[in-house]
Amino acid sequence: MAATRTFSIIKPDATRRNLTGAVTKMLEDAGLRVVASKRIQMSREQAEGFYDVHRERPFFGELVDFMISGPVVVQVLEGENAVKANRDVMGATNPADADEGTIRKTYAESIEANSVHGSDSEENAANEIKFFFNDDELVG
Ligand code: RTP
Ligand code: MG
Repeated sequence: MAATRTFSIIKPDATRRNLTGAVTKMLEDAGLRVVASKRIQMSREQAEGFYDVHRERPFFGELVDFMISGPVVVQVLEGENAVKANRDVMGATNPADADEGTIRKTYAESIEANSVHGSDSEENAANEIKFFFNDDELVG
């Protein structure tokens, strides 16, 4: 099967605890390859734009505050069935529900400070990659 791409964010709770390498290792061990990566401080406008689909959800304001509370690492991941492979290794949104061996079970602090984001479809992955990266920043 051909390799596909997905988009990942290592969230502020993880960068604060110096877990960028540890989280990336779990992504790599799941068969994903980092083909682009950068550490950024998101602006409020950027975070609101990125999470626009959640604008009406009760947790939107807190989520945006959290996502700009420190640096994040945005990454493009490549691999077989990348969206699903990434979602599988991330685990459930709430770490209390996440399976053993997943990133969120291992590292997440709470349903909000849950260490990673991963695109939930190939269409969203393409849009999220475009939101943060130019084509010349992706090196397969
Ligand atoms: P993500 O988009 O970050 O990969 O996570 P997800 O699909 O598992 O979760 P989603 O429902 O899309 O929610 C996006 C992020 O919002 C925060 N959240 N807080 N306080 C709450 O009840 C709550 N619910 C979700 C989490 O940081 C979640 O990853
Ligand atoms: Mg989501």
